[in-house]
Amino acid sequence: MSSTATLETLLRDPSLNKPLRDIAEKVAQQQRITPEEGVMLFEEAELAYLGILANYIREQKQGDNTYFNRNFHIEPTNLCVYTCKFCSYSRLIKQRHEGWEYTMEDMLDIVYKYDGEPVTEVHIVGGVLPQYDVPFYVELFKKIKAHRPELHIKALTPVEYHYIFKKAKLSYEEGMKIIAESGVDSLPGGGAEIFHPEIREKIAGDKCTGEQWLRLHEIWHQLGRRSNATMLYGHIENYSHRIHHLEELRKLQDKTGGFQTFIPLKFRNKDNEMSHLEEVSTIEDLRNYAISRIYLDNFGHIKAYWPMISRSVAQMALSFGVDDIDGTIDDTTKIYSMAGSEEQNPAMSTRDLVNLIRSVGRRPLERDTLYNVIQDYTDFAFEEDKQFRGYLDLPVVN
Ligand code: V47
Ligand code: SF4
Repeated sequence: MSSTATLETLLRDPSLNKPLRDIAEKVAQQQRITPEEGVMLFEEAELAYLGILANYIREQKQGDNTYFNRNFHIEPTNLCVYTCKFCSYSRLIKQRHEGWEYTMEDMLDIVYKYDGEPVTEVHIVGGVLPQYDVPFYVELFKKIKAHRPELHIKALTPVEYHYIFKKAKLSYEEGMKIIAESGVDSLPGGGAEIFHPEIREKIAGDKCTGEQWLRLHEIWHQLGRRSNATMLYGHIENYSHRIHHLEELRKLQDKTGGFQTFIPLKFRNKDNEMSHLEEVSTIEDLRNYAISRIYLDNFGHIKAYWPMISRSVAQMALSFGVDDIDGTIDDTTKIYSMAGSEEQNPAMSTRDLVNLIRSVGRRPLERDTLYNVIQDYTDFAFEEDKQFRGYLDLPVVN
């Protein structure tokens, strides 16, 4: 049954209560839901209902298209001047022996390692340390661009930018202009956590505020550039905090249109100061994807970050509003393996990613960072899959 027919069947169901029917009708008419309705979905709506609505929106926007890219990460350091309570990745400066601090040459060597490989994006994000300042990053970005101009640089979050601009006594506007000119193409979605100060102050009190995060993205968008957004969920926040976060993103997107994709990040509880909290269930993950898809009517894409939630949940998420599963990654990120995710060495070949998407009946599309399609893998036969070609190729002997 098509997603439209499924939604029509739901609307004919006499047992559906009025508030949930009103929301379903709004979705069928491409209307926006209110913050109150968003909270109600979190509090009351069942997974199956949410799946019908989110899948309808997904298919209206993207059909079966499911995007991935070929990327690698550079994580300059896992030391950090900040002390976010959920972070398993950073080590306090006094525990320096447990960490790494890459030099400019170390980072360029990672870039050179991919020479000749068909990667299209480098994602640079890590801890915040004083030696990684504006001159350092400007030189790094310029050197990467000089070496490989077509490689898209997706780098640093408002957490780093706020810190380095303050140190350099630059306004956000001046700083972002310098960064754009140095070769950064887009911003990743990190550092957003939960914008609401009630929660942010408890889990990430010393870094940039939610307002500062949003302002830096706004300035970036005004320079004609694109960025992503995330939300760290499933810890001490409540549903109103999640909706407040989504509402702030939706408002900014109305203003600038600069966000490409929204990436919900599930809190993982290994080795951090919030380890006593239980992680939320897979059902809650799927509900959260679906409500994000329903709420963010002005976002083109919702991404499930497979190294964090596992491959099978990423597959399921494709029926709950998700149309992007990030990239091949090639074992170059430690953020989630250190926080306790199933993927201890995240790497997937293009063939693995394509098969993961195909096996749930969706259309695998390799994209660049800006969602231009590089290759449609719907009918693509990988060399490894061509080994057995059936009997038709055998010479006929009679
Ligand atoms: O901001 C840190 C999160 C983020 C934990 O833009 C944790 O394409 C869960 O933003 N449990 C950084 N999450 C990663 C990020 C990202 C990842 C993939 C793609 C993109 C993109 C962006 O990681 C941080 C923080 O929210 N994080 N610790 C943890 N224990
Ligand atoms: Fe530092 Fe980022 Fe970890 Fe916070 S989440 S401690 S800013 S590395």
